[in-house]
Amino acid sequence: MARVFLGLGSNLGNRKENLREAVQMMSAFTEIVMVSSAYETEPVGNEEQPDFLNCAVEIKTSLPPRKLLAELKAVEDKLGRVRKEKWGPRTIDIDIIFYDNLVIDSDELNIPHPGSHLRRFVLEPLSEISPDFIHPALDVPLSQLLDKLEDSKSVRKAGSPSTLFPQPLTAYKQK
Ligand code: PH2
Ligand code: MG
Ligand code: MG
Repeated sequence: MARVFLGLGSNLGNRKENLREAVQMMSAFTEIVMVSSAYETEPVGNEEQPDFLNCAVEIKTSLPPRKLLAELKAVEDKLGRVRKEKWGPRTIDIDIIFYDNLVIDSDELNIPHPGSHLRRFVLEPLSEISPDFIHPALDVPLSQLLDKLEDSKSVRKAGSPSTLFPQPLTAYKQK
């Protein structure tokens, strides 16, 4: 089983519900190990769009990277994501940030997710659930990357209750 970290983001519709539903749908084909708090984050890239709610999720999976990517895209599609502009608003975005310590650089798939170590909206939730994880390409723990980070975009834990899953995760496992 591979240990995988995902970054989730939503800035359209009921953002918290979108994150929750995405995790529930993923539990049909992966084991959900941990979900971070939800974070209210300023948009990076195109600034003329609503703020995001971001979180990080650790999963265990037997799916190889490209199969996992296809499953995650299917979840995005089911949650009504419409792909119009790059970096435009979306109901849900699910990115593979790390897949074990693999480094993949291809047209369809880049792992670690490019630029993830430069973005506070990715690193802060990730570092909350796994501060000691070593970035496979940079060979530095996430907590250290976060300490040194220069991204000044606002990222703050969403107001109370900030947890996406107040009950044990197994309660949400899809039948
Ligand atoms: N995702 C992007 C572009 N910009 N900004 C924030 N705050 N959060 C995101 O998840 C995000 C973004 C592309 O996927
Ligand atoms: Mg993204
Ligand atoms: Mg994406």
